[in-house]
This record gives sequence, C-alpha cells and structure tokens, in this order.
Amino acid sequence: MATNRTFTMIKPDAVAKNYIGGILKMINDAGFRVVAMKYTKLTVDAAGKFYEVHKDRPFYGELVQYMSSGPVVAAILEKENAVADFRTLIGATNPTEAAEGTIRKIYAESIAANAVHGSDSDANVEIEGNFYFSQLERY
Ligand code: 3AN
Repeated sequence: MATNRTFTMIKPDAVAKNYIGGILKMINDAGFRVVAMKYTKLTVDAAGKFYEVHKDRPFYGELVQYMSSGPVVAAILEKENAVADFRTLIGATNPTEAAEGTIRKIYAESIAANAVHGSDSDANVEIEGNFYFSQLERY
C-alpha cells in the first residue's frame, strides 16, 4: 500500500554548493509539504548505520566517507504517492542517466555525490525517518 510520506536528505555536495534553496523550491513546487526538517552532520558511525543495507556493496566505504564529509539536510515530506513521485522528481541514481528536469540532472555531480537521497519503499521511509526524527519533531 502506498503511503503519503517519504524521507529525503540533501547530500553534502549539494549543501556545499549552496543548492539547498533551489532543491527545496523544486520539492515544494512538485507539491511536497515539509513534515520535519534538520540541518546536521553525520558522524562516520552514523553514516555507516544509516547505509547498513548497502554494507556488502563495493561502494559502501566510499558512500559512508562521503555522507559524513559535510552537513546534510534531512527531511520528511508529505504528498499523495510520496515515495514513487519523489523518486521520479529526483531522477536516476547516476545523474548522467537522470531525466531532464529532475533534481539529480540539474544538481548532482556524480553517482556518489548525487545531490539527494529519496527512500525507495514505505518500510524504509519509516526506518530512515526514525533515524533522524522523533514523533514529536513531525508537524
Ligand atoms: P538510490 O539512492 O537512487 O536509491 P542506491 O540505493 O542504489 O540508489 O544507492 C544508494 C546510494 O549509494 C546512492 N544514492 C549513491 O549515493 C550511492 N551509490 C550507488 N551506486 C554507487 C556507485 N556505483 N558508486 C558510488 N556510490 C554509489
């Protein structure tokens, strides 16, 4: 069953390049409402835990280093069909394959530094949202 929330992070590459405003504008213009939001920096341990599902993939070490290299913006977003619609808005993992007009096509620099994260399932929205936010921090 599709739920109406997803979880996102604006990644260190996009934060460092001052793309927070541009990316949030695209998110709002696409009809997503912010339910929770946090500007923060992951430790290596926290990034390792967040991406634990990828621990057997060859890029895990690089991913953890990268995601703890600078601040991120974490947020929970609300919209009908949120997970699928947000994946469409951000585009393919590799920005060279991302469709025109998607966030990654416009703002991402590489497959590792790809500007934004978007949950890939309702189950992961729960896990990832709970990683950053208590129930009392959601409005
Ligand atoms: P997505 O974020 O589009 O769901 P996943 O779940 O395949 O993509 O990968 C999780 C994260 O791992 C990606 N957002 C990306 O930052 C990183 N990643 C994926 N593939 C590679 C790769 N070949 N090399 C380096 N980093 C990668």
